[in-house]
Amino acid sequence: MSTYGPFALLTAAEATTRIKDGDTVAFSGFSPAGAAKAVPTALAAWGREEHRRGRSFRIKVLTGASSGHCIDELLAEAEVIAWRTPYQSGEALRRQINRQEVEYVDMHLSHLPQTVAQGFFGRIDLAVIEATEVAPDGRVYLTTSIGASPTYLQHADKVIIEINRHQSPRLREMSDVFIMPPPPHRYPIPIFDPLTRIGCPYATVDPRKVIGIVESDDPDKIGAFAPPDAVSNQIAGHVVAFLLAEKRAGRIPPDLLPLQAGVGNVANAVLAALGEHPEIPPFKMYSEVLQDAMVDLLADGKLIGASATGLTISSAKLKQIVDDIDFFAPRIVLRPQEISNHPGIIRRLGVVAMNTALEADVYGNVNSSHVYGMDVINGIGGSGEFARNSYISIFMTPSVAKNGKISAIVPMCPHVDSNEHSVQILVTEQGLADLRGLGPMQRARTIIDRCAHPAYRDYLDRYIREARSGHIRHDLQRCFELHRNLLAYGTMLPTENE
Ligand code: 0RQ
Repeated sequence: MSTYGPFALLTAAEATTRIKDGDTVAFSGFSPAGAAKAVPTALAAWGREEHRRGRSFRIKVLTGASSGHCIDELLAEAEVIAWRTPYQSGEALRRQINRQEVEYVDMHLSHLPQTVAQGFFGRIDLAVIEATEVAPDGRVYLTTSIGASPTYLQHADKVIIEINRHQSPRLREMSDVFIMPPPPHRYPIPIFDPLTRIGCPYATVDPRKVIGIVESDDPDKIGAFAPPDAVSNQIAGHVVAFLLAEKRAGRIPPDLLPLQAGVGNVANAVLAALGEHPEIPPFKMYSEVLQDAMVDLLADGKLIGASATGLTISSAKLKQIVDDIDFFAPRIVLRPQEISNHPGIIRRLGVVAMNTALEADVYGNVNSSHVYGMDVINGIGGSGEFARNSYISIFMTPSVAKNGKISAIVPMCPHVDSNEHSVQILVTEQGLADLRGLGPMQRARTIIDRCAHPAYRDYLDRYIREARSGHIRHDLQRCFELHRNLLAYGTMLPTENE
């Protein structure tokens, strides 16, 4: 038998024989960054075979957040996933969730480790964790993300480590692993700056639980972003102007506050615009993932440093970091997701949160996850914990989707991820609504005037005017009329012919 130190070397196919129908399996990875690859790929093939033989083979799957192609696409397509948490962004899995073929627990990402540690999800039968090295004493050096892997290593009954030869062993220079004790034994986490390090560069596992090592050589395969489109650039322009005005007014200090940026095109455009603006001083980020635009900002000195839990970056950007690791490693801290997204630290540091909404209602409640309140796109991800605990919470969205057939400003959101109490600034390409200090009707006026697309303003005005008056005005007969139209006619404001 081949070995890796004191551990058995397994092929990915051998490893899959250790997984049984009905098991709960936790895979490393936060987005595709650091996701287990070889075992889930082999497991998808094994699952198909089992199904061909007429046998049931479905498992419960946990990761750090969304995951790579091998899990949310290959495993999903093989119909091996019965239950999934805490976040996903794969097309195959999304379809299955929305057909109710897969149970999906969409949750705040910082809650995941303690939820697992306290046993709320039951036992974790197996953890499959990608690393660059595992020492005989159980030190595990993770790759491009930390996520929930330190928790899975501690709480799974058995562990398989995927040693990824493609990834640089020097990635560990960015890792800062720190596990909180369970309540009530918690003390303040001593992070007073995005770059404070409080842990060690490795996670730990009881070596007796490691049933094998699987070798792999696959990169994370994260695509580069398309250049920002005109709408994203307009939104970015409003956000930058707002931050500058806050700085001039003394509500944000001259050297800014740590920033958090959500995922997607709009967030990428905002980061690029911040980098280009001469009046924006060099700043730090306390965010969830490091994205491509942030690598450029670090290289230019515009971004002083960033805290995150994963390097969700294209291969070219990862190469840039690894090739110049002496420069990048002191400027990037990768933490467990419980710490990268920790509400107390976000509040302490005064993070300015910038997240993307699918839609917002005229009072500022935000839906980030469920179209018509029914079909999930991805999930709440980390947006809720950053929005709720930030110093200023900004939500951004194009004012319309699907060529104007959908308004992102609606009378009432049929699903709310961040409510009006956590949303202070709403931005579309039309403009920016500063909702701080405004009562409901003032919020509605401001959002309609500043953020709604002109094609929908009359409708929204009329809705507010004709609605029943209380502290908040609503017409419960009509509050979902736009969504009902969308379902019935494919457009929110059908014309006579539609
Ligand atoms: O559909 O792909 O069929 O065209 O929804 O919309 O504009 O591509 O949006 O990629 O920026 O993602 C909120 C989903 C935005 C994302 C969301 C349709 C639209 C398109 C996607 P098509 P876009 P983006 C953690 C950060 C939650 C998690 C989070 C998200 C598709 O940002 O998942 O914030 N956020 N994590 O056409 C119906 C509407 C619609 C709509 C758009 N109102 N109704 N469909 N679409 N608006 C924190 C970190 O620190 C990273």
